[in-house]
Amino acid sequence: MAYETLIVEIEDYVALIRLNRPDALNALNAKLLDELGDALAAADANDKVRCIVLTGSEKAFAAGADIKEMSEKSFVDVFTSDLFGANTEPMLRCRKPIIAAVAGYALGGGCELAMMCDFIIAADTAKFGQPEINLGVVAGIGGTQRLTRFVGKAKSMDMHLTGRFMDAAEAERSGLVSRVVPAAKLLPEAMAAARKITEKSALATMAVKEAVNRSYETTLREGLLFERRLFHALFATEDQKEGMSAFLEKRQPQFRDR
Ligand code: CO8
Repeated sequence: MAYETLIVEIEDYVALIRLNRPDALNALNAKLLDELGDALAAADANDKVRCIVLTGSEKAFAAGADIKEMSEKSFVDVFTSDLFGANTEPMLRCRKPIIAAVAGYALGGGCELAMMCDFIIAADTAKFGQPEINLGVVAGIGGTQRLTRFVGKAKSMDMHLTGRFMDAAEAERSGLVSRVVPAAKLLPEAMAAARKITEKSALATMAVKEAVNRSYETTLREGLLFERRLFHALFATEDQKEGMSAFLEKRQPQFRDR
């Protein structure tokens, strides 16, 4: 399917989704978020996709919500339309792993979008920030909640209150990103990670997503029980038998998602 604000390519069971509004540094307008929701739902439903990589351009992953589009809206407009509510849902509902590959600016809604992915690989050029304070607003799709869980209260408060940017090295040190690579290696690194994930049992990758995400929602005791029950449940799958037999027979497993 052709999109106005995205470029989507599927190869080797990886869907690469590029945000593509170069004139606005990939600012997130309603069209882009609607299309992204559609593309993610389509990738989630597509048997030829086992992992998703979301990226932007060299200069910007996304410089935030589209300020031009938002500036004249009233409270009634944004409240009644539930601005950025429904069209960010497919990201949360997607059961396949999503890797954010971030180069350049990931600001405001751009930083929040990256944090909604399962993990972030950053180029050494990446700059993260929640500068909404400079516009007289606050983050709107999870920045105050997710950034605080990722980097802790002190740094999150610093970022949200001053609007300063965090470079890639600080983001890695702080736990916001999983790895930092030279800009030229960003996509190869993200695609290699995605391809590695495509080789696993989809049942186990779904279980990983559910269990890790549950850790943000529940107590340690409940989370541990949830994890153990998933672990137990996977013993009902052919993939568990295959994975363990392959290890013992010193060969690569052939998972069939059963
Ligand atoms: N919205 C609309 N247009 C933008 C945005 C944006 N967020 N960011 C950049 N642009 C446009 C600029 O207006 C400019 O367009 P034009 O050439 O027509 O004037 C073009 O992109 C290039 O930008 P600059 O000339 O400013 O490029 P610089 O390299 O000088 O600066 C910066 C790059 C530092 C990234 C700068 O553009 C900037 O500060 N941008 C705004 C960053 C920001 O404040 N982001 C937060 C937005 S609010 C937000 O995200 C709220 C989230 C709540 C919910 C989110 C749901 C998705």
